[in-house]
Amino acid sequence: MTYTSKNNNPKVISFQIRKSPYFEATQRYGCKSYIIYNNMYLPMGYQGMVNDYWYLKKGVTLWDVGAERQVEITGPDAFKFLQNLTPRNLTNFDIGQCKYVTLTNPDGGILNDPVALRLAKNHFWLSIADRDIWLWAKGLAQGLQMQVTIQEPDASPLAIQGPLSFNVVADLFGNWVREMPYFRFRETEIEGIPIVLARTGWSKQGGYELYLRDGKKGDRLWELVMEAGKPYDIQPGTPSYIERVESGLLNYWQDITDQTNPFEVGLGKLVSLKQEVDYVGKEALKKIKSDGIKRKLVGIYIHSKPLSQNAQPWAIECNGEHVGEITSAIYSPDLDKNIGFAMVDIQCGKPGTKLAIKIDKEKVDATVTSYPFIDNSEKVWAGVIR
Ligand code: THG
Repeated sequence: MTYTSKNNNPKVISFQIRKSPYFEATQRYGCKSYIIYNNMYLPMGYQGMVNDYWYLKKGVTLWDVGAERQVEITGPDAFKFLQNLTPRNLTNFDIGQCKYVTLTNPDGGILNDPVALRLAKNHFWLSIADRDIWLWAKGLAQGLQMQVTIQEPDASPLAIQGPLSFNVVADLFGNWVREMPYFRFRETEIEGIPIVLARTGWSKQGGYELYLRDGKKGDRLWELVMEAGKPYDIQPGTPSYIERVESGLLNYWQDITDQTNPFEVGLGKLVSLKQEVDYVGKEALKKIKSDGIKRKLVGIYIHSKPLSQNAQPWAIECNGEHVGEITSAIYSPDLDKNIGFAMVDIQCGKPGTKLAIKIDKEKVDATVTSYPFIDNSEKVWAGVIR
C-alpha cells in the first residue's frame, strides 16, 4: 500500500510488516526512514545521520527498538535448554542479569547475537537481532525433548541512550537507576505501565533500555520519556551506524552471519569449551579452535574522501591478491576518518597491514587496526561503583 505524506515523499506502508507500539510516535516525531528487522519497521533516521549521531554522543536520544523482539523461554528445562542454545558458560547467570551471547548452529556458525535476560530461575528472554530464532528454538526443543515453552511475549524495548540518559531515567524512576550496574535490570513500573528497566543498549554512550510489557501503552511511555527529557533537550534517535562502528559493536547480517563463527569475529571470549557446558556447535567450535581460524574480522581505516552510508562488501586486496571483503564502513566525524570492519584472511589481520580496497573502479588504500576505534567503556559504566 502506498501513501503520500504531506511533503509528497511516497511512503510505503505494508500490512505485512509489523509495527512496534511506538510506531505512531516515531511518525509524529518525524522519522524519515525505516529498515525491516524481525519483520518489523525499525527507525533509521530523523534529522540526518550526522545530526542524530551528535545528539547521541553529546546529549540523550530516544530510540524505538521494539523490533528487537524477545524470544521467551520458560518451563522446567528452561535453563538447561538455554545452555544448549549458546556456547557461553551460563553457570553464573543471576536473576536480574543480562548476558551478551551468541547462538550457534551445528557448524559453529552464529545464528544470532542476542542479549539474554534472566527474569526468574526458569524464565528467560533472548532479545534478538534480525533472524527468526523462535523457529530454531522450537525445533531444537522438540528435537531434544525438553520441557520448555517458547513464545513471543508482549515486550518491546525502548532505548534511552547518551551521556545525559542517566538524568532523564533518574528523573523518571528515581536515583536508584544511577547505581544500577551495566548489564543488570530490574522490574518496575511507571503510571502503572509494567517495565523491565535494563542498563543496556546498542551504543557505548551510556544508557538504558525500557522493555515495555504492555503494547497498548507505547505512545504513553514514549511521551513520558520525551517530557522528562525536555530539560536535557532529548531528541528522537535510532541505533547509529557511525557510533556503533566507533565503539566496536557488530551488526548481525553485516559483520556476523551464520557463515562466521565466534572466534573469527572476536567473540571467542563468549565460548566455553569446558566439559560441563554443552550446546549445539560445540564439537565444531572445538575443532575450529584447535585448527586455528583462517580469517578474522578486523578494524580498518580507509584512506579516501568521506564515505557516505552506501558501503558495500567491497573486495579487499593485499599485494594484489584477494584477501576478503568489507563488512561495514562509514565516515566518523569525531575521528575525521573512514572507519569500518573487514573479514580478511588471517595472514592480513595484523594491525598496520596495508590493504587495497576496490571501490567501484577505483583502488583505495586502507590500513588494518584493532577496534574499538574509540574506547567508551567509561561512559557505559558512568556512576557505577565497581
Ligand atoms: N539491546 C537489546 N536487544 C538487542 C540489541 C540491544 N538485540 C539485537 C542486538 N542489539 C543484539 N546485539 C548486541 C550486540 C552487542 C551488545 C548488545 C547486543 C553489547 N555488547 C557490549 C560489548 O560488546 O562491549 C557488551 C558485551 C558484554 O558486556 O558482554 O552491548 O542492544 N535489548
